[in-house]
Order: sequence, then structure tokens, then C-alpha cells
Amino acid sequence: MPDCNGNGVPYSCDFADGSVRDCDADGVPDSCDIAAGKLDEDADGRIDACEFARGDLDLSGTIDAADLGDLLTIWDTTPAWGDLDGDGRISGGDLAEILLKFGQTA
Ligand SMILES: [Ca+2]
Ligand SMILES: [Ca+2]
Ligand SMILES: [Ca+2]
Ligand SMILES: [Ca+2]
Repeated sequence: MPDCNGNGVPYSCDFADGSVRDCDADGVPDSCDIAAGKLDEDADGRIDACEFARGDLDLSGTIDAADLGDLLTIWDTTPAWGDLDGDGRISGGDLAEILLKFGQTA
């Protein structure tokens, strides 16, 4: 079994004991995904795509007014991120998701 994070434990065991996250569910620990080139611009150890998917569009760690502003900036477009309900457009469903999570930690 691969052990990309070098802790001597295969991924499957890391997952089993909850010591690693796999927020994008591709079977590779987030830390390894990031090491392999997935974006983590805010360097919090979480793949930015996952944070976007949670609604934290500015990677501040919380869902708040700034994220709402970002959503409105990309309103009615088909960007690579921010489509929280997965319908392919930034629209009312995504706004509802942000409002639902408003004030939460990403
Ligand atoms: Ca992963
Ligand atoms: Ca991040
Ligand atoms: Ca935010
Ligand atoms: Ca959408």
C-alpha cells in the first residue's frame, strides 16, 4: 500500500484511524494531494477546492459576507469553483447554500 505522507502507515490505515482527511474523496489523503500539486493557497492543509465546495470562497475559514460578495461577483457564470449545488451555474441554489452555512466554520 502507498504511504505518501511518509508516516510508515499505508493510507488505508490512516483513513481508518481518522488521522488524515480526504475531503475530495479521491482515495488520497489531502496532505498528499497538496504535495502532488493540488492547490492550498492559504496553506491550511486543506485542498482549496474542498473549501470552495463548502462555500468558503475567499478561504478565510468561515462562511461569511465576504463569501457572499465573491458569489455575487461570479453570479450567473460557470466558474471552476463556487458551484455549491453542482448544477453548473452560479445562481439561487448556490446563494441558498451560502446563506444556510452563513457564520459556520468552513
Ligand atoms: Ca484526496
Ligand atoms: Ca486551503
Ligand atoms: Ca470566507
Ligand atoms: Ca449552482
